[in-house]
Amino acid sequence: MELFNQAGPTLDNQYKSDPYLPGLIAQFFHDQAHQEIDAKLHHMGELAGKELYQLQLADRLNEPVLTQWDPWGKRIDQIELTPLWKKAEQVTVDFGLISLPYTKPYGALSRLAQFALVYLFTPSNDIYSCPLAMTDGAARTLIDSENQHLIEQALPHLTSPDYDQFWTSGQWMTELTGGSDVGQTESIARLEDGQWKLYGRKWFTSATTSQMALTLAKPEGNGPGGKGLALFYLEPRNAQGELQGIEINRLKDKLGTRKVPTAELLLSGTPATLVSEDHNGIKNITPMLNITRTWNAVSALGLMRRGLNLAWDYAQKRRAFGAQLIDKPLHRETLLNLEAEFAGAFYLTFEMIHLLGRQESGELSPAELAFLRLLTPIVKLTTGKQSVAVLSEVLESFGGAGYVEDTGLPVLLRDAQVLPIWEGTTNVLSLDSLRVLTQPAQAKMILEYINSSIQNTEHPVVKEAQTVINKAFQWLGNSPSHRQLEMKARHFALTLGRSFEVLAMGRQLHKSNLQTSLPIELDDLIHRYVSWQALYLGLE
Ligand code: MFK
Repeated sequence: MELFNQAGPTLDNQYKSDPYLPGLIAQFFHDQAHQEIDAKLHHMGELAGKELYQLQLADRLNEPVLTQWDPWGKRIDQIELTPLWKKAEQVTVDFGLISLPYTKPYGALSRLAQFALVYLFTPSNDIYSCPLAMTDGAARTLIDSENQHLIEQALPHLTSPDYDQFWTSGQWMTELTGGSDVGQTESIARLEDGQWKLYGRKWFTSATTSQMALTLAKPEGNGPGGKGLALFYLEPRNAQGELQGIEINRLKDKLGTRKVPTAELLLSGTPATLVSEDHNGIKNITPMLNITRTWNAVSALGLMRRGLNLAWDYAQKRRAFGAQLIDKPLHRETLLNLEAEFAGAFYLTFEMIHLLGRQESGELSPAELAFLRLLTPIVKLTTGKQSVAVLSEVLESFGGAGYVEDTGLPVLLRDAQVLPIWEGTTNVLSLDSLRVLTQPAQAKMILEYINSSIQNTEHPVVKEAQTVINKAFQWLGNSPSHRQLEMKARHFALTLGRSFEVLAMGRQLHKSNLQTSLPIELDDLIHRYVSWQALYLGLE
């Protein structure tokens, strides 16, 4: 008797088969620039769907290994990375993934080019995007600090086109006292013979193998809270490759992101350099936070897209109850609803990226600047939640196979689960969005900007989203008590996030840039988006 074997899902070129990205790229890039970036995206799409994806499946069981001692008793704390991560570093340098927004070959559009590549790359690199996010954030922070010495020392490495010269950066913030309330940081900085030395325990350092890190510590004698901290630059290893006053206590045993060598560190006299002031550390590290939050949103997109691509492919291969799954109305309906969530996340995230690129080129008006400041936490928190919800459904769409490790599917959900947690949880970012809107004049300017960006729409759902945004701002303007504000902050932020996603889809309506591979029009996706979950989450 011949037994049945199911064909598993496969991936095509991830750029060519993407329903949204080629159209978006064609809107912004023209002529020579379009040809160039289109070719790069094709190349990345091919790698992501073929070679890297195969390597990723083969690398599935490998994890970073920490060796604390050499055979003769010397403390070495070496971390060996996995093969996929080594390949991912090479791809990063080859494509200039970090240098793009700093060398700006496409002017203000360079961020779009960068994040289009990152979006394709991320789901095939087992969260190598984590050190890349911090590297990008560190480059931005050093430039903003105007510390010429550190800029000259580190930036050429962070943006290097040469594999041997390329550095990644860590961002060592979290301590036992506070992953969110970073102002509670216990680490101290002492000036010893003219050299700052750091003492303390860093509890969740994600890129311990990086050649540099930015971190926070309190110079002795400073006052409490974030203002009392200072931002420091350090290089973990000396010229001989030995750790400088750092011990790696252990690697974290995490639900997901298992390829990321997240470590607990003990700092005992680590030499460090002040990045700028000897106080205001939290404020001075915020450029890094806003960049890594953008990477977080793009990673959410990348993981959702990967899950959906596999689910659509599988639906064409799997038969049940006498038909292909794709022809089963309920299965198809489910995937289309997930696709609607994705479309909203995709267009809003790339709107934010477009603004970021223009900000870095000095092109934004005060209203656009303020809007971008609000949009960054809103997009991070909204897409983080969406990625977990969408990937949970994606696994379910495979039935039992989605729950089996060697299909490579469960890791998508486990990795997505970190996205609402690190770089600011949903609640912390909801409160951050309120931080932006506490000044009535700023809130008014942002609302006017939003309303002016959606004039002349007749689309009922887009109009509904506009009404919802105005209602949410009205609630804010009615001066709710401090307790009410905090209690409702998440509803407020998600109401904005989901409504902004509708507006972003609405702005694409007349550009008709969906590829035909998706069996639906954008207009239908917008209607589906609001039938999946209400826009207004209730604030009163
Ligand atoms: C694959 C993708 C991606 C990512 C991978 C990365 C992996 C790395 C793993 C990690 O490192 S996770 C750790 C990340 N940690 C966080 O994101 C911290 C989360 N907590 C917060 O964001 C809190 O809101 C915060 C620590 C900022 C609260 O600190 P404070 O000192 O209590 O806040 P305060 O006093 O309100 O703000 C200090 C100043 O910073 C204020 O300016 P002023 O002094 O002028 O008034 C704020 O306006 C400003 N500020 C705060 N957040 C800002 C900001 N400015 C710009 N942008 C922001 N986001």
